Amino acid sequence: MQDQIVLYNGPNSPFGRKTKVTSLVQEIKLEEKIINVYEANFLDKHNPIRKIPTLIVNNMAIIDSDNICLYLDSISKKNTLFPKKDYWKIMTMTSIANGLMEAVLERRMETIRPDEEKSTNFINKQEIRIIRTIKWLEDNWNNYDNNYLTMDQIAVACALDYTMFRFNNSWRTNNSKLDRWFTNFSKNDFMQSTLPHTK
Ligand SMILES: N[C@@H](CCC(=O)N[C@@H](CS)C(=O)NCC(=O)O)C(=O)O
Repeated sequence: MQDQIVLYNGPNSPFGRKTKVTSLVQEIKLEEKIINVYEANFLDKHNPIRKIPTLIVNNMAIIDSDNICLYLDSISKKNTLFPKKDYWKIMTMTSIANGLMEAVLERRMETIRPDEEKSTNFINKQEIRIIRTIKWLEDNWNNYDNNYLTMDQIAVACALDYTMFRFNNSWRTNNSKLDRWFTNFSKNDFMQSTLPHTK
């Protein structure tokens, strides 16, 4: 019997986007349910952290976007997104992309708090982290092999798109190598069909 796979996702989560892109690239059929995580009490029985993405395979929950991507990759017949040769580089670069997503998300959450609860220090710290991380990627990230798709490429592209969605796109002027790569990579159908779509 075929496994029943449900992906609980949000309309514009960069972590969720990574998993959705992975399912498309790896041709894994799943049912995607877009939810409002802040009202998703039902999720607690599967994932007490109550975060999206959360994947349910029959009755088993898989949480954290990296675990979900590894799982989807492991059941796919397509080329792996985690080739052994560059495994640790790919995992580390994916973690850097995750950190960028997190900084953009944390900054955004802080900016929408009421003025009396907002911390300018916290917002500044996240902005410095965002700018430093993107510059670091510009200077240090070697995309390994542009003809072979790997997880870190998907994660970095989702993180950069999310930076533009929730912060700004000024990184594009100062990081020309990354900008060129991103412009090209974004043309892929799996990126176009998963753009964040709500404000
Ligand atoms: N490490 C997690 C992070 C997931 C995450 O932060 N998701 C956010 C949405 S983008 C969330 O569910 N936030 C709900 C909350 O903080 O209450 C992953 O990679 O899946």
